[in-house]
Amino acid sequence: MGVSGTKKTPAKQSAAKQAAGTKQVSAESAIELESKFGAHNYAPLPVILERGEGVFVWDTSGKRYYDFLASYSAVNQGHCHPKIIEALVQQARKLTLTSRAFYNDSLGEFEKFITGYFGYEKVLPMNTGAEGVETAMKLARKWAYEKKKIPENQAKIIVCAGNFHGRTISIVSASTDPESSGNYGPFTPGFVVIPYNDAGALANALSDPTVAAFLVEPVQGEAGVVVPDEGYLSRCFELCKKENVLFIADEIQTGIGRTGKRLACDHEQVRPDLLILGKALSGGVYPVSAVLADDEIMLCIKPGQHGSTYGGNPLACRVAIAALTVAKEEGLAENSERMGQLLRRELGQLKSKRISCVRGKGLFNAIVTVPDSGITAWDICLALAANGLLAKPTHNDIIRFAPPR
Ligand code: IF1
Repeated sequence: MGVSGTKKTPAKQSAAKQAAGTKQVSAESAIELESKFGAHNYAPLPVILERGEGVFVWDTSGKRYYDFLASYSAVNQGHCHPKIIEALVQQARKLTLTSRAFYNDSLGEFEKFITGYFGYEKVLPMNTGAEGVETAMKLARKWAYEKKKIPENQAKIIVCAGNFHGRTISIVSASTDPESSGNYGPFTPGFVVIPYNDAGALANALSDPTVAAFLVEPVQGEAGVVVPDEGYLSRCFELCKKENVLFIADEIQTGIGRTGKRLACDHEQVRPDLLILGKALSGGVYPVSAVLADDEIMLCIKPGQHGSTYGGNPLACRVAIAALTVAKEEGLAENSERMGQLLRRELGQLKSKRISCVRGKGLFNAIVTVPDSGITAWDICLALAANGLLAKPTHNDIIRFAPPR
């Protein structure tokens, strides 16, 4: 909506006015429709978006916003990036889905591309991030029984308090957030929880010979962009290698330039045994996730032992190749590093009594508000929206600031 461009004649003006009115009504009805016909599993900010381009989104009234959530780091390349959209459209006109019952002319090309891009021998393509995490958990367990010879059904996976790895039953079985796991039991066994950013706690947990893997977010997103101490990831990797335990990095939110490097693990030259990607792997255009590993781990899964209807479909493959190409060609990681430093420096100068700290890595940032300052993080996000910037609180007092680029 929104009237712009050349001057309209009276007749056209009334049509535009009428259109505007219709749009405005449809904006209210959008909220009503979702409330009446949709599950209430979200409580969105009262903004109805209809268009996105680069770092901007527009609502149905034509108001423009800076998108400082970037769909939780799925649109690192920017909304509707033309090269990614073009790849989608071209492939959509040819062949979208074959199932894995047959070969297709895109999957092998994608597999060669992405394994070369991240330096692994193999990839297992899936769709959502949660499916990627579940796949990594299954690979770790299979490897534990078939390679590490852990007794059957005894394999453990160590996770960190404050983790967010998705919303499936097994993933929330590892969660320490009652909002994620409440009343979803009985839970999947085999998870050991240790404090985040505590390598000593990991060392203690690794004394258990039945540990298969350590699953960690290089920066905890949902917990509120919690950046661990310098050296934490590399120390954890060393501890895992010493005990023949797989180091699994969930880079679904931190990967593909978000923290100022290709991967957040790159800040410490850590090469995870299992790398999980999602979100910006498709630039927000189509659900694509992937798990990368070398043959010793990946070939533990044999034909018929894992899969997905849409996993590795031609459309996903072409979109993901374009999304990764854009990330590299347009220097997303370098931009994220530079712009993140600028953002934190400027935010740090706000000297507001409502802000207790600003933290982040690259363009993955958050401001922690003072809880009893009279206004909530939600109020601040509403005020930001009124001033043309979209951000969302996580855990009441923390506001994520993570624009596309
Ligand atoms: C929601 C949070 C972020 C993720 C990491 C796996 C997944 C996610 C590190 C699963 C997904 C999304 C899910 C979305 C909101 C958002 C989120 F607030 F839920 F926690 F980003 F922090 N690993 N995160 O961040 O990927 O299955 O969603 O593709 O569920 O509300 P997915």
